[in-house]
Amino acid sequence: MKLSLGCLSSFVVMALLQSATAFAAPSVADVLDSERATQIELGGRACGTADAPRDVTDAALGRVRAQRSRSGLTVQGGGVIDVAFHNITNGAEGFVSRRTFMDQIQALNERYAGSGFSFRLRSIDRVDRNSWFHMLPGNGNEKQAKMALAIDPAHTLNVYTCSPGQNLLGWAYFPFTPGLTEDSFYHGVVVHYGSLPDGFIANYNLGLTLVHETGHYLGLFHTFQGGCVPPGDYIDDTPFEASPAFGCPVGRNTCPQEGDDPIHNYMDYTYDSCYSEFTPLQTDWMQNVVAVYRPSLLQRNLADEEVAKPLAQASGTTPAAASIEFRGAFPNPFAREATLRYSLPSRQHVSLNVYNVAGQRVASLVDREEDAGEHLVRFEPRGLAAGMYFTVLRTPAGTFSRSAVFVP
Ligand SMILES: [Ca+2]
Ligand SMILES: [Ca+2]
Ligand SMILES: [Zn+2]
Repeated sequence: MKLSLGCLSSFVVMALLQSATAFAAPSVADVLDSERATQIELGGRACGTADAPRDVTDAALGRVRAQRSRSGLTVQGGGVIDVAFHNITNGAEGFVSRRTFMDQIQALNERYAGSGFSFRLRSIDRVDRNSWFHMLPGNGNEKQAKMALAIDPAHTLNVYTCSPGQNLLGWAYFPFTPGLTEDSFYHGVVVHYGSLPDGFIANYNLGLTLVHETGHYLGLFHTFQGGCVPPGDYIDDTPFEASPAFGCPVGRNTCPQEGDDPIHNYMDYTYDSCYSEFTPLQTDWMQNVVAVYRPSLLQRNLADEEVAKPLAQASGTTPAAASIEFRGAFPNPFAREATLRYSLPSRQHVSLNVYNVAGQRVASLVDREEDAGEHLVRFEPRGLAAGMYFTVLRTPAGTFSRSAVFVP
């Protein structure tokens, strides 16, 4: 089933998206037409990432240039980015399987190959909350959801899947957004769950919305920013472009400067199937912006690993470990008490302890056989000093560690 939504108001589009499951009983012709009978088609890609004001982008450019002159040519770089998925659902709507999240990680790695950046799954958690499911950029639901769900934003790319409405496929915040330090819970990416690999939104379901939004997260602008007027998108090897390109209009040329429009660039608005590139100078910009504005992102959480290592069992990670999800503390940082959440695939012996940065155990919360399923444990840091702690979950399948910051 294909619906052309281009001439409808965003309100109607939102209603259609919300009731997309109502299209699950297609006509015979639809079934014959395609296996993807329940797909719907948007009027065009819509990204909620706002253009940064000129003074903000100029300041970012200045700092990147200063960094570059200090360090010689360019920052050598890239590294591994840990990804925490937060699957927000509305009842049965919006559920994303572990398999799909793994496919999404693979799509990121394929499309960022050569950029210096790679991605690995850190965690998946799920929460059923109607109001968060329909969050929009800058509204209270976004704030509440991110405050509750964000995991260690300075070291982690937090990705929220939901159904944002207003025709939006996703959004992110630039690393140099005024007022947002690298550990702000606002950072991360929100994407429509239907845009993930094999999702239901036709032409936008190869997982490349997350590739686009992660570009913003790493500092890239839309290729059409500034239109034909220099500095445009601040990237010298992407041709100027007067406006977003939709579909895949080969040969489009909207600015007098040299070159056809960069319709295959991940930072344009074209179909997923039309996307194929970041340019060398986009890669260079991302690496430099990360070095200046997200200095912690690529340092693996060394402290976490230091603590976890002596505790880990010689057997290392087993297949069973892959289905254990340990979310660590919520909220984080926390003031009076934190809730530690984990899920088990089967009944097993579990211990949950808290360590200080010196590796001394300061609390023993769980040490018993526990059933499969979700477990919530309260942690009250009585008599402890402010600072960083490590919550460590040990199971027969492996040891899992998460940092938690106590700010009384
Ligand atoms: Ca350009
Ligand atoms: Ca041109
Ligand atoms: Zn965008």
